Amino acid sequence: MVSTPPSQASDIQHELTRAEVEVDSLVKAPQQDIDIDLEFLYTRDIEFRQETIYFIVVDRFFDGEPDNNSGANSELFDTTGQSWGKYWGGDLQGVIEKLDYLKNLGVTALWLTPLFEQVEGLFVDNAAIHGYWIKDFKRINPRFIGKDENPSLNKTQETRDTTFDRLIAELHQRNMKLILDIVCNHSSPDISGVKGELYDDGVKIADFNDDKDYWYHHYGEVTNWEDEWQVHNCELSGLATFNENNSNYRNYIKAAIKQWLDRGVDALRVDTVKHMPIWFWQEFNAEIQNHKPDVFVFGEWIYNNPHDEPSVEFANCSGMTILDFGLCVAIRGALGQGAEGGFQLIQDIFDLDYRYNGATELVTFIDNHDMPRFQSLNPDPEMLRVAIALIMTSRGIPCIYYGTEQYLHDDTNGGNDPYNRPMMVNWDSDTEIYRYIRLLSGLRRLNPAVSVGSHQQRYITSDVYCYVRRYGNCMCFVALNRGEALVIDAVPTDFPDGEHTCVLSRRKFTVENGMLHNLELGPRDTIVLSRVGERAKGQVLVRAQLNSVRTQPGETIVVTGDCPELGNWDIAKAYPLEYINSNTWFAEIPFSESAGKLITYKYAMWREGRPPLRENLVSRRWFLASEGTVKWRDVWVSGRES
Ligand SMILES: [Ca+2]
Ligand SMILES: [Ca+2]
Repeated sequence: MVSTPPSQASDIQHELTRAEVEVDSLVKAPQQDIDIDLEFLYTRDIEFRQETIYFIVVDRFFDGEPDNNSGANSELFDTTGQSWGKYWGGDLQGVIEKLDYLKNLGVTALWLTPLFEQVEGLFVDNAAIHGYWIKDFKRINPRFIGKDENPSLNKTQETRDTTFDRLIAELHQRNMKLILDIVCNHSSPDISGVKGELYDDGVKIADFNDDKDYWYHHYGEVTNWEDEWQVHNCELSGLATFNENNSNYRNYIKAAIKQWLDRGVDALRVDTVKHMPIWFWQEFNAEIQNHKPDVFVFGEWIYNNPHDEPSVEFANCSGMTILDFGLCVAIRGALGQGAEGGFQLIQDIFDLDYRYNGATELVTFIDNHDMPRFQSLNPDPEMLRVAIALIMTSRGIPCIYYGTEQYLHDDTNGGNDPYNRPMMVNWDSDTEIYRYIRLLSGLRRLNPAVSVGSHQQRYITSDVYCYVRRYGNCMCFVALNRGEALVIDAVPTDFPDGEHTCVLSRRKFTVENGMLHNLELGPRDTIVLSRVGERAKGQVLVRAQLNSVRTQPGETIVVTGDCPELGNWDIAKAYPLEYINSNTWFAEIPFSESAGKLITYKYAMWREGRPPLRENLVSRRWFLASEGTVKWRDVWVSGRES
C-alpha cells in the first residue's frame, strides 16, 4: 500500500477542517442571512417511492365553485357536458371538497393537470381544458379559483390566501402532497392569428408573431421524428416552442416554478421532456433542487421504453425520473388486449431494469389523459383490478388516473382523446377496486420491500405471474392470474414456513419449505402476502444507492467508513447493501452516533474465498446533518486487485 505523502495528508486535513468550519458556520448562521438552508439541504430528501399518485384532469373532476365557470370567455364553457372540447366546470375548490374521499382511497400525492392561466380560445374545436397551452406561468387559470382571486399586475407573490393556497394547506393537513404539472417546452398554438403570447404575472413579455428577443424557435413542425435536432427545435402540433438558448426565457421559467414551490408544491411532473436538450433539464433541475432540495421531479418522455437509449440516458442523467411508458404499453398489451405473450411482455420490461439507475423510482401507470382508458381496451372490472394490483406491488411509483376506482370510462371512438376525460360522476367508496387501492397503498407505506426492494420473478406463464419483492427481511409475494381458475403445483415464495394471510382477501396460505403447494388461483385472481421486518432507525437515515457495480452470485456490496455505523474501516463490520438488480445495490443506513459529523466512506465488494475489493479512490465524504433523511446516489469506482 502506498502511504499518502505528508504534504497531501496535511492538505486533506486542512480541507476537512475547512469544510467542517464552513458547513458548521453555514448551518448555524441565522436563516435570514442565507438563501439556502444548508441543514435542509443535507437532511431533507423526499422519499417518493412509498407514495400512491392520483392524476386528475382538474376540469373533469368536481365543480366546487359554479361562479368561476364562465371564465373570461363564456363561449368556452359547456353547461351540458356534451362538448368534449369545452370546459365543464371542475376546479380547485372541487378538489378540496373531495380530499377526504381521496385520502380514504389511499391516495398520498395528487397530480393535477397544469393550473396556469391558459389562452382563451378554440383551437380545432378545443379549449385548453387540459392546461397545456399556457399564457402566464405565474398565474392560475381563473376557471380553477375564486372569481376575484387573480391579483392585479405583478402581485402573485404577495397573494397567499387563494383557493390554491387553501388546497395546499388542506393537502398538507392530511399528509398528502401536491404535484404541479409544468410545461417548459412550449406555450400556445395559433388561435385566430395569435400565437405564443406569453405573460409574466400579467405583463406581456413575448409573442411568437413579434419575436424581437428570440423567445421562440421558428423552424416549423417536426417532420422527421428520427432527427434529434428537429425534435428539440421544431414544433409539436403547432405549439410555439421556446428557445432555451435565451437566458431570459430560462430565468423566467425557473423563477415561475420556484414561486409555486415556495407556496408549498411538493413535486413536479414535467411535460414533453423529449423536446428540449438534456443540458436544459440538467440546469433546470440543479437550480430547482437547490431551491427546494426535497422536491421530487418526474418527466413525460412520450412512449419511452428501456430499449430506447436517449430516454434511458434522460432518466439516468437529467436529474429527474420519468413516467414508465414501456411498462404501461406491456401491461395494456398483456392485460388490456389479451396479447399472446401475456405476462412475459411485462417480465421483458422488468428484465431491462438494470439499464436505469433508479428503476424503483419510475412512475408507473396503466392509462392517462392521452390514451384510451384501460377499460376501453378491456371492460372486465376484474382485469382492471389485476392491472392495478400489478402496478401497486411491482417496482416503481404507481399513478392512478382519476375515476379508475369508479370504473369510469367512455368508449366512444375507442375511448380515444377526448373521450378518455369524462366527468367524474360516482364517489362510491365501496367498490372492489377502491378497496384494492386503499389496501395496497397502505402496503406501500408499510412494507419497504414494495417501495424500494428488488423484484424477482418466481413463476410465469402467459396467464400467471408470481413474483417476490424483497428488501432485507421484509418481503412481499404476489400472484396474478389473467386467465381462468387453475392450480399451480408449487411456487417458491422466500417466506418463512407457516400460515400467511392475503392482504386483499384475508385468505390463508400455508408455506412449507419456502413453497406454496397446490396454489389455487381463481379467474383474474390476485394474491398478495406481506411480511414486514425491522426497519432501520436512526437520527439520520441515509438511503445509499450504488450503481454500475457488477457482482457474481456470492458477491455482496458493503459500505465501509471512518465512523462506528460503518465499522470504523473494519470491513468485517461494514454496512451491507441489498441487491436490487444487476446495476443497483441499495440500503437505508441509520446514523446516530455520527449525526452532525463529517464522515468518510467508500464501497467494497465482499467475495467468498478472496480478499474484499475496495473502490479505487481515496474516499467519499459526507457531512451528516443532525437529523433527517438523505440520498446518496453513487457510482462504483472500479477497484484494483491487490
Ligand atoms: Ca367551477
Ligand atoms: Ca423544443
